[in-house]
Amino acid sequence: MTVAVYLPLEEKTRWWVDQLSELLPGRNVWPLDAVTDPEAVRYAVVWRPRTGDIARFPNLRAVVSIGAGIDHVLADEELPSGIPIIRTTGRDLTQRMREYVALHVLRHHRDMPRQLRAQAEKDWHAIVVPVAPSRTVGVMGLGNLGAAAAKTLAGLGFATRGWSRSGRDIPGVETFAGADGLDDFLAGCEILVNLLPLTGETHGILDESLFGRLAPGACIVNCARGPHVVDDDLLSALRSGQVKQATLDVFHQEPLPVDHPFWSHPAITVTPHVASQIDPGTGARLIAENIKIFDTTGTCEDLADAARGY
Ligand code: NDP
Ligand code: OXD
Repeated sequence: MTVAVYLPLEEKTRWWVDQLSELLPGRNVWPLDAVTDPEAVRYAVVWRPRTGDIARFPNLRAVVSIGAGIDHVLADEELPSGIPIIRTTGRDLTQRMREYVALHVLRHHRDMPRQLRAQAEKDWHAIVVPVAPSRTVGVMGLGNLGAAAAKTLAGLGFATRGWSRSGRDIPGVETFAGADGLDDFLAGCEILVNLLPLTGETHGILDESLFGRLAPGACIVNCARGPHVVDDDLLSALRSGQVKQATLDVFHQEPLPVDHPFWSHPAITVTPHVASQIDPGTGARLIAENIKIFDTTGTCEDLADAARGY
């Protein structure tokens, strides 16, 4: 049985091949491009595979995403239909996302960008903001990461809302469901965190219409996927003041092109898709475990619903 591994960077592929070889004794683990017997491949472990990479293997049992999102796998137009896709999640991923969300929501809440501008001008300018319970924050997407982020924000005392497709009960969080619940979720929301998966329904959801339904001067934290945002709409909402600041971790094109206006925008903080990177050691163990479980049972907890897109 062969496991084929692909990541866009060759040295990273090598690293994952070495780790998985150790963790999956008795299996042949190969860089996808070095596979000489495609019929022997049962699992493809990938991050952003190229079109046709997966279709090369006629006896594949599952694709494993080196990440929580599966949009990068579904983007392959030649992906065999019905192939199971296993995501990679885990406690480390959730912990890192909680840290990122807490950091950036608190930063917007306490208006740190303005405080730092005052420091640059040697201006003793005390900024007094409302206490967290008087600040409404909203989390879009209440899956592994969104629910953990919402609980963290509620734990910090924020008036916390959450929005998901089917609705969810989370203690201390006011939750809303589906398209019908979106207006009420957004109304009065002052800091918005996006943790939705990228699907046909959520593509471009952070647009002019959505920004216009938030509280005036709201802040955005996007740590899900770049194509959730309509870039020009965000820039014009920042120009008009409807959106005051944005923290963006993910972009339509990554790395973000050097001439993209987000890089130098005074109200935008850019981070390079680091909100919650999979810890390689833990990630490899989770992937090896999922492959072993799937191989014996034909399923596993991290199996995504490819038809739904997440
Ligand atoms: P999950 O699949 O666990 O949860 C997705 C959530 O989004 C669910 O609550 C789901 O609702 C909700 N949702 C999906 N579609 C819709 C919709 N149309 N309307 C409303 N709600 C919707 O995802 P994770 O929490 O594991 O991850 C979320 C995303 O975060 C990933 O897909 C990935 O893009 C991104 N990510 C970013 C990282 C980074 O470093 N920047 C790291 C890891 C992930 P329901 O509960 O009803 O199904
Ligand atoms: C993921 C990511 O999906 O890193 O896990 O974005």
